[in-house]
Amino acid sequence: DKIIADKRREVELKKQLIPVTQLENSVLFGNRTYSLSKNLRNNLVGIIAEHKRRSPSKSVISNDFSVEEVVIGYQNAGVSGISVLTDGEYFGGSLDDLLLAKASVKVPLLRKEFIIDEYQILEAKSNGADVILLIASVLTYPEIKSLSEFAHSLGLEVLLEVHNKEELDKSIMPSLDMIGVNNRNLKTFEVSLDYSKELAQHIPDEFVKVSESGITSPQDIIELQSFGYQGFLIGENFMKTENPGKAATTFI
Ligand code: IGP
Repeated sequence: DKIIADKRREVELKKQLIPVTQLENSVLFGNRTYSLSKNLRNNLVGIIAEHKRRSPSKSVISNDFSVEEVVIGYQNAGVSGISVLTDGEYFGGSLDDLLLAKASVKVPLLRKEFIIDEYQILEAKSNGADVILLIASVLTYPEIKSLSEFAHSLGLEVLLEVHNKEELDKSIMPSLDMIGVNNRNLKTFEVSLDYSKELAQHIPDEFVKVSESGITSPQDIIELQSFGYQGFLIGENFMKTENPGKAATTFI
């Protein structure tokens, strides 16, 4: 709740500095987009590797690398997509991280952010994102609908994140591309892959299923694949090592 309150303030401040019209003009930049959902459908192991410096649950994970070396390492490992955290206050990320990733690799990029306003989707598009994340626990049905339709109008794909059946049931709509089950409860930070396993059967087949957080081994992936998952979002397990790209290689 605090993150979202801070985010609303942040967006209102930014709107005063960089007006929407200015962002709209820069949206043409980096027009080429890559499809994460297609990659996840086609690849044998669909890893979405995350650039993550720190988090509220773990504080510092790593400050040892440049964005470029991390994302190039991930690309060389053969990941299906890369998630870049852009929240500064809680995760130590930035839109610059996203832009640098865009300049460094040719794989689909997810803007990992607490999106509550179309303004942030324009920012995502003008800083090189191919996909945005929408988190069901902080959005209403009409908000998810208008934000996802706006993303599609800019050629961006949408990954909707849920954590339980209520969030899933209230959010299903055609303007989503992928549904991710977060194995971490964002309020208690408790992590269990059982969330993915239990929710899998309720996700309609037309959406690519993604399992997010707390994945630590190739065995986890094999198990989740048997529940129909095609995407695996992994951050900490790679970022905490000496060589995130090399760590990703052992999963693919
Ligand atoms: C990655 P992990 O446990 O592999 O580092 O998790 C990713 O799923 C996690 O960072 C995440 C997240 C979020 C972060 C999932 N949903 C929403 C911020 C906001």
